[in-house]
Amino acid sequence: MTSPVTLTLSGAAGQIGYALLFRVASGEMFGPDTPVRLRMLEVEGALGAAAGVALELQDVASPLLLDVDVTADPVRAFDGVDVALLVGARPRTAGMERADLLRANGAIFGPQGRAINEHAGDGVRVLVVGNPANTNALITQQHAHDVPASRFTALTRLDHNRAVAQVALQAGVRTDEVRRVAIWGNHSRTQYPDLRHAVVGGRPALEVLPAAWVEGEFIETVAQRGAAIIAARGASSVASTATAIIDQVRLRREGVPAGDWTSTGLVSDGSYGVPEGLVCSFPVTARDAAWEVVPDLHLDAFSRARIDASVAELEQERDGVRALGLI
Ligand code: NAX
Repeated sequence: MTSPVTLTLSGAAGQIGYALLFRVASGEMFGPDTPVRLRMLEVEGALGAAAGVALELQDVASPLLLDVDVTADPVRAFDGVDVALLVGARPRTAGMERADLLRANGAIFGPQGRAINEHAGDGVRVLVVGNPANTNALITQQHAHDVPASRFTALTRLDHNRAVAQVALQAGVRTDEVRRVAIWGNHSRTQYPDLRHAVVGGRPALEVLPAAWVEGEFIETVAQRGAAIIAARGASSVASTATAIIDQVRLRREGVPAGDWTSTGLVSDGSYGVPEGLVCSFPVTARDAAWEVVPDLHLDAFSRARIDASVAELEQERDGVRALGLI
């Protein structure tokens, strides 16, 4: 057994939490030899439900779960945390104004950022899943100034997986024959799923797939997939999100297979002209358990316009939280 990882999950009584935690207990996230100390963070009103999930986790009898703590106190939840998964967020409800939504999320992610800043383990990594994920990650990061900005990410691996799957279906190949897909921008409808550098069955994707599909239906399908799932299932994406979270944590720790990329929202260092400080999705690889933006990709006019549109939305969201004094 290697040394234990302390994992904190906010929103632990929610749907994604329920789909994720049992897979963590079975070793899918950190491997079969890494024990986990689990901190389940919830709001007061959901502590009973979270405690019920903790009882079920006991009943799995996993040798990997060293201890499980259920709390509504972010300070206790993030004490010594190595990997923080921020899933709990305030969803938009009918009649809610955008500013109210941002304010409600600011009230969640600001204090969580401060608790991470003060109490997290030295090597903490933070993955924000709760929507609006990029801007919630920005709020968290802005309240945790002592933690390097490179430690904060927003989940776009689900969009990445959706893009890979659509290409494989369209080309009639297995998903592991699809490489170098990229998701740029915001985890929203403006995101840009990019196949300009992708490889399908060893050949450039643009030679294999019709340009009209690549620039039209493909982008729409990936960007609208969340809405399509809700329309079909009557509920949002849950199990596929849990898979994407596991992929994201695992790939950072173990590395991305040679010749391939993944995508994640990262605090921009100015790469590809994305304003510094915005949490924007980029194609990335991982080295020494840290994300690295894939360098030197040529962006043609189509890609540039798509990326700029999504970045403009991220800037609007950032300006919105700034105007409300949330960052
Ligand atoms: P649920 O509503 O089932 O669960 C959310 C849980 O978070 C609830 O139990 C709630 O009590 C808890 N919570 C709320 N505020 C909290 C706080 N301050 N501290 C701790 N816990 C808190 O939603 P679920 O289906 O699990 O989805 C969670 C979030 O993931 C949503 O914001 C959703 O929009 C987002 N998603 C993000 C995706 C991505 O790719 N980035 C895809 C899937 C998903 O839509």
